[in-house]
Amino acid sequence: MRRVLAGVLATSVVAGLVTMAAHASPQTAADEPVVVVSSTFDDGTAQGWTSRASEVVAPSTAVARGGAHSLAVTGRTANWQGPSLSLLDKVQKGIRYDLSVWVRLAAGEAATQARLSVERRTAGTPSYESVVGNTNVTADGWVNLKGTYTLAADVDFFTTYVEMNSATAALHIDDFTLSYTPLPPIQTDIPSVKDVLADHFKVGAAVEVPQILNNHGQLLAKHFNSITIGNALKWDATEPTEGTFRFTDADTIVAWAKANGTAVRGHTLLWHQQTPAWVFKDAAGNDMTATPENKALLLARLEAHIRAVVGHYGDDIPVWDVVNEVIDEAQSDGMRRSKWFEITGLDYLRTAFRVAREVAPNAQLVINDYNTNVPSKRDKLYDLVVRLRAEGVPIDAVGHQMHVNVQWPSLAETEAMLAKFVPLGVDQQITEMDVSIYTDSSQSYPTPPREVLLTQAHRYRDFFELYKRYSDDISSVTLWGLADDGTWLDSFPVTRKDHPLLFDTRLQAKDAYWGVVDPSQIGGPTTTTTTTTTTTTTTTTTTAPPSNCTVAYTTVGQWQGGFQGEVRITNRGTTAITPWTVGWSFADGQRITQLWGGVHTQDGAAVNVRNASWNGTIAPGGSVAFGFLGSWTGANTKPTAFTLNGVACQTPTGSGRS
Ligand code: 9MR
Repeated sequence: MRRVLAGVLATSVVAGLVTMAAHASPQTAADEPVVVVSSTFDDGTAQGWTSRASEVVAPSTAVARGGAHSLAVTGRTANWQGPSLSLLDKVQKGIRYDLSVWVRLAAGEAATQARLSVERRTAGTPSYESVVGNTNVTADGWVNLKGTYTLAADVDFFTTYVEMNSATAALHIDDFTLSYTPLPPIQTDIPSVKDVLADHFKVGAAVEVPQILNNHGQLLAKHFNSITIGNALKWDATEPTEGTFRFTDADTIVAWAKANGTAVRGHTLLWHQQTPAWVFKDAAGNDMTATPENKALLLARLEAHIRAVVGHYGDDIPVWDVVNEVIDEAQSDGMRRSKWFEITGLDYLRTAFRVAREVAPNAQLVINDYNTNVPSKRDKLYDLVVRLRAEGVPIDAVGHQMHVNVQWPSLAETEAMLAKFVPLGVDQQITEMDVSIYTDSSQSYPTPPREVLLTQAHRYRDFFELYKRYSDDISSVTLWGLADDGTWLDSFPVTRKDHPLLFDTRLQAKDAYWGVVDPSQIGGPTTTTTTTTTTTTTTTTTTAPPSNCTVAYTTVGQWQGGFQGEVRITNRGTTAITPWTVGWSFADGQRITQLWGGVHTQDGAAVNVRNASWNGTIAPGGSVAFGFLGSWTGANTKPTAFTLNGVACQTPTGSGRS
């Protein structure tokens, strides 16, 4: 029997959250996390926690993170065994929950890895999903497993549990919480992105089932007239074992799209990732080598797969990314050395497009790839498209993924990417756009700096202006996600919070949104709420009119060895200041490690920061700001004397909060 969860929400309320949203957005109780379940074990009971099999779960005073008790788990005989808690009556579908639990091994156990997972069952069929992946744990201290989960299906069984790489190690858990932060309503009084761009191209977002539910579904329907199914149509989802097809999640999304008049892009029929191992096993179950028999078997499997998947949807999916990421510009022939290529040469491409056209004669067939702006890759893709189309292979469109960042690539290179394919008369689609706030793997911001978000907004503005100029050749522009609460960039190329989309983690419009919709509003009024953080805020402000500038230096946050700073320069004069360079000297050996909203040099204690390309003018009465991360020792004393364009800006006459 299927059970749609009603759920009982709300017990105690815990304050504490940092939010930053562009343009006025509702600040309500919506910002307060609500704790739904809290297990401290301090009443000396297991508080509903049980074992998954025959292991033993019992309250313990041997160690405790707070209070006197933890929960001890002994007698494990398999790595999937561990403490488990039913959340069936606690969670609601479509709500994003935060799960947190502290784990340590029992005394004497050797270090291993632990993870936090959920098991859900629908009509008795189980699915297991990861909330927090493998994390090192020892017997020496508590380790926090913390992650998020959104239940997207109706379930009749739903538990969370801790499992470990060691099959036998005994462990303790303590201080489990399940909480959620209610979202404010979506903004209904701002223009819909799809309407603003209606004369140019469709605007899409990549989604999973959670993105069609509740507030996410409302946001999706308001702003987008196309969706790409992010994962649910990939081979591992649709045909996990040969001849057994699963369409549940994709069907749910397609039905939503039909009901909302939203177009659907199918993604993807063939890829070198997310393809089950069986596809590349020979008739005897061994890994395929390049033989004529294996080539025939692999192409037959490809044909059967495409017939089943494309046939299942018929006209409901009128655009398919038939093949994904087949180019490798480092190869002289330009072809990625995937199993597809190694076993079939170019024939997998010929088969895939031929069969897709046969099954869905009206569908638009796309060859999709990333980094197509990189000239060598662009040209290899171009050569392949020309060659295959000359053979009669039905490639209708080129998909440019456009996973880019706030600095890369240049607009000129992006324009050259589009211009290259125009003479071919193929349609072009931007298929997976996001604009990371990071430019290398070493960066990680505690909160997204405003200046970086403004740079991102200008990037969105510029890219969309370019797309509009090519809109005769571009039929759709799709973002790889709906809002910043769900982006693959949170775990790629490293784990850190990224903010690459148009809407923030509370689904409110960012400056990036205004970059697309109305660039004149970039940097408009903001609402910023900052409560619980482990950092402190101290400000020194120079205020001595009638000098023509003031400089405010703020320590936004500070932690062991590191800090985040912001400098705001205000033009108190009557003429614009352009360009600008601000200088100061650090007293405590501070070093700037990363700076945004400007370009810095540091020579010993002396720092100079000049404007970025887009903020080089400070209008009379206006101000600009830049931010940075730095290292410090000693007292991290704030500088108090600044120059602007080589002239003392002011002598500080007082200090602000500290
Ligand atoms: O967004 C997808 C993410 O959830 C998957 O874990 C990942 C697996 O590799 O694939 C992501 O989508 C990719 C897309 O299918 C093809 N281009 C790159 C995308 C980001 O990795």
